Amino acid sequence: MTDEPIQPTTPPTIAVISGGVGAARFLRGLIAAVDDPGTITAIVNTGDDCTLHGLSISPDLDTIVYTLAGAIDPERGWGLVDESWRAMDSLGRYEAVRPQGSSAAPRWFNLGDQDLATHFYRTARLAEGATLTEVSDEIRRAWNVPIRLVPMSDDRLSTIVTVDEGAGAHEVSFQDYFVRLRHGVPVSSVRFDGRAALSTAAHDALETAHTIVIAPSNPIVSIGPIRSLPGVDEVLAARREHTVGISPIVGGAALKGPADRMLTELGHEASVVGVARLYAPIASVLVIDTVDADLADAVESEGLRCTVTPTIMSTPAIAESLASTALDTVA
Ligand code: FO1
Repeated sequence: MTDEPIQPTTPPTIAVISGGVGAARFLRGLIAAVDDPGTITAIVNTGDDCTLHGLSISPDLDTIVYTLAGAIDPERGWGLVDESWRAMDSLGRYEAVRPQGSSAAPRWFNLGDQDLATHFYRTARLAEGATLTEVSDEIRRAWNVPIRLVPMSDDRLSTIVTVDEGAGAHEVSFQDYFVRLRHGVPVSSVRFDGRAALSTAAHDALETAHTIVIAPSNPIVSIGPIRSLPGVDEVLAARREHTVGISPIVGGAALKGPADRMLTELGHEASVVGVARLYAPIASVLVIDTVDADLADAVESEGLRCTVTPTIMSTPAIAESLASTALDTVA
């Protein structure tokens, strides 16, 4: 017998540095892998955010909310399932009268009728003076998402891509590159435009989390904007023993999107070794897929430990097992 009072135990908390689709699938697995999803905070990239039709659109935040709510379109990986497109179709009427040079009524970025409600709500709340952190929390509560979802910043930081689009190199916004140009043009540089600070909620999560996971998202344009915020790499470097990265590159290719081409075009190696080089200063472990098992030694030569496990989240069970494995590496 002891007279020692029993201390209340706080469950270990987890911060996940997140982009869109890959992070959303990982978070779904993580929720299944832990006892209390309330211990999870996703710190979400907002460098892809854009304003169209006067509406504030945050694609990565919405992709995570819709995925975790079970409402994502499974084929596209973005937008809502069973969506209709009547508003987009109706914009066609105005294309004919739009003056030269006007950007009104754009139809290259598809906003479904139900999805529009999210952008209406976000835009109205921001106009009332709410922060993106507050609005994101309201939106995730409306969708019964059981984890904390915090934007990387309450300030605007825009990912700007220099592309070679025929008429020579010039800068475009991330969604211009990704959607309008279908990420089909070479990229010669990426920069993050704006003076933005890490959001308070994101800062607290990074400082206090027992484990930090870098989700399997594009290292340049999804994780990159978060790392570019003042102080983030310093916090991560200080917490390196608690930080594990998951490679979004499998067998030298990205599962979705242009990460592999982008890495090569920007002078990195499009392989797990290239990802290891980028993450070695901030993570003590890199999780790679079994198809890359023969590169484990090369990953470790970059100065971090390597764990090999299936990372292609084609089923919820694989995503859950990936999440458990990732947590165990830095337990
Ligand atoms: N991606 C596309 O490829 N085409 C689209 O028209 C498109 C519309 C869209 C609307 C809302 C939203 O939340 C996401 C949307 N996306 C679209 C996906 C988005 O551009 C990308 O998933 C991310 O920005 C990259 O992480």
